[in-house]
Amino acid sequence: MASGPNMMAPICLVENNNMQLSVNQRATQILEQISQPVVVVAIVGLYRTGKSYLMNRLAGQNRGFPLGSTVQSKTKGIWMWCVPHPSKPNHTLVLLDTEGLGDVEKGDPKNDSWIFALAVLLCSTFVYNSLGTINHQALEQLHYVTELTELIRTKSSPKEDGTEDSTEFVSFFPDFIWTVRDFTLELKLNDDPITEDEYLENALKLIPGKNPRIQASNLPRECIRHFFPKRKCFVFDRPTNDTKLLANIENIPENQLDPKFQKQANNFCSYIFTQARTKILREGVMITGNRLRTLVVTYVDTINTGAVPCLENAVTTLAQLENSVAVQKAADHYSEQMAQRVRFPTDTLQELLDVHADCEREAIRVFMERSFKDENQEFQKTLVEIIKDKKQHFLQQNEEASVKYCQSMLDQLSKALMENISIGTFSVPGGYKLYRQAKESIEWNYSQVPRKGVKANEVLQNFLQSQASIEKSIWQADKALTDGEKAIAAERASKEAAEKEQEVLRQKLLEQEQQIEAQQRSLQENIAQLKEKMERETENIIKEQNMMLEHKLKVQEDLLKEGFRKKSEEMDEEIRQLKHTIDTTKNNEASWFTQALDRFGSEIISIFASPVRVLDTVVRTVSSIFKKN
Ligand SMILES: Nc1nc2c(ncn2[C@@H]2O[C@H](COP(=O)(O)OP(=O)(O)OP(=O)(O)O)[C@@H](O)[C@H]2O)c(=O)[nH]1
Ligand SMILES: [Mg+2]
Repeated sequence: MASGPNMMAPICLVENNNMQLSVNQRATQILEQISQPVVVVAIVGLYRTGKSYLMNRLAGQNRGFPLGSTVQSKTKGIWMWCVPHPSKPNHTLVLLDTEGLGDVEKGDPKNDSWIFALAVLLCSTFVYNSLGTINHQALEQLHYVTELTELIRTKSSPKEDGTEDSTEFVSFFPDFIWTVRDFTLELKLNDDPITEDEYLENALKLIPGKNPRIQASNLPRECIRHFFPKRKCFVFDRPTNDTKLLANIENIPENQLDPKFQKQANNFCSYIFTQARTKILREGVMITGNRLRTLVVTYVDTINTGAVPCLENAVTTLAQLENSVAVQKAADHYSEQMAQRVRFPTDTLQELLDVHADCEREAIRVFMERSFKDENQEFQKTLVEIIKDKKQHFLQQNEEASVKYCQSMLDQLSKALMENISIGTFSVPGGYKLYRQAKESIEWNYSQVPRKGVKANEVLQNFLQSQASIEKSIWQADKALTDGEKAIAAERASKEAAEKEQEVLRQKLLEQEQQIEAQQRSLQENIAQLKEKMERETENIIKEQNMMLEHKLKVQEDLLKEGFRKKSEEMDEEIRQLKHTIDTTKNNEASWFTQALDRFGSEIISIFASPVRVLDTVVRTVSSIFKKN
């Protein structure tokens, strides 16, 4: 089973010393151990606004992330606390508490922007925390969101269709929650009661006018609406009016806080526990603790080289790492299962090949479950090669076990014969008949021994060959035989030898056929599972593109409703491009698959280096799979 977290207290994940970000190795070691999928909640906002306190509530603790009781900012860098998810079994809840933004004592404001961008990149639910109300000032303070277009890239190179890189942000951005603390207003609009979400939506409506101040607060509004797939708002009363208690809040039992605050905090927590999504990188790639580790390291390294974190590059890095692990796991699974299921020697080659086929199918499945974005199936091909070598080794082991067993059986069965030969029992008149009887009884007894394995005939054949000259000298010396009978004996001996040789040859041919058939099965299995995987991946791509389209249509519709016709029309081209991409993906799916599978099939054949007659099976295999659907 996937392993979960075991953390008593939070730990710093990204350190921020002298304006230099670095990843704390002790924290990455913890993440590395977590193989469960993660739900990542990050909180970001101005310094001294109760962020750490709220995160502790999510961890179900009063203490944990240290709170500051003075006006100086407390949290530095990004802190992490991994706890078992309270309602999603086998998931880990990762809480990321970040350094407060906007602290005047800090030197470089660029640093704040990176913390903000990192939080967006790492989490699946992004909580923006602020004090008071959502007003112009609060929105201006959220200018970090407008800088994201400069700090995060989707693609490593500019998009071919010329659209802005940020148009794809919504496909991998987290859900957005605005938490408003010490909220003192009444939730009413024109005297009608409104929900918290309506309050946020209203605050995010664009304000008409050219006034620079209005423009400055409109930009974050637009960015929030465009970038984040989902929005939500929670307002909180002041936890208590007693300032002494407030300063010491981590030591106050929950039931001594304002009941309204208690309720609001519980609402917030239960929303997170039930609604916050598992972190998905893109196209359905599920993030585990271990994968999150790779993301943090990759992003922080990129920032430190002076470059901008790029989603596409992160996916590639992650895929390279994960796919080699997938190959390893699959190969191990194959070896383990073969060792467990095969008893050497197997009765026939086919018996071993059948077990091989089962184990290989499972191994490919293990690989498919873990791997993603295996460009040109480089990793799958490696797995084919590894399994081919391992299979070869098992075949050899099987032959050796068979030879050893058959040899020891024959040695036992022929012991008396050999003794009689050496003491001259057959060197008497009528000795040839006796010898024949003894030899035939050995052959009969040998044929009755079960599970001799693939080398049974060959070992017997060798034994009989070694007896040929002995047999000849016995009949030649046997005085009881007439010349005619000797001639018949000679003829019989050579006929028998030829028959036995034929039998060994027939078996070899049959086994060759079985080997070829096994390779075809292997090819078929690889292609079938690859096709399944490609279908799933394409389905995820289309799902993601449709989600983007739906979101953009909604943003466009809202703009129109709010009277921003020009802005709404500006989205036309972007939406047209996206629709075109979706159509292309759908229309070309079948031909992409055929091309990819054909190429992959030919490559596997060359790995097997089989006889020419197998070559055209790729085409047949691919087309038969397509016909089935
Ligand atoms: N007014 C008010 N104070 C709070 C609230 N929650 C916590 N506090 C107090 O505010 C102070 C700062 O709380 P923290 O949770 O450390 O705030 P923070 O945003 O993490 O601060 P930094 O890490 O410095 O950015 C502490 O003294 C808390 O007791 C709240 O909802 N309202
Ligand atoms: Mg804090």
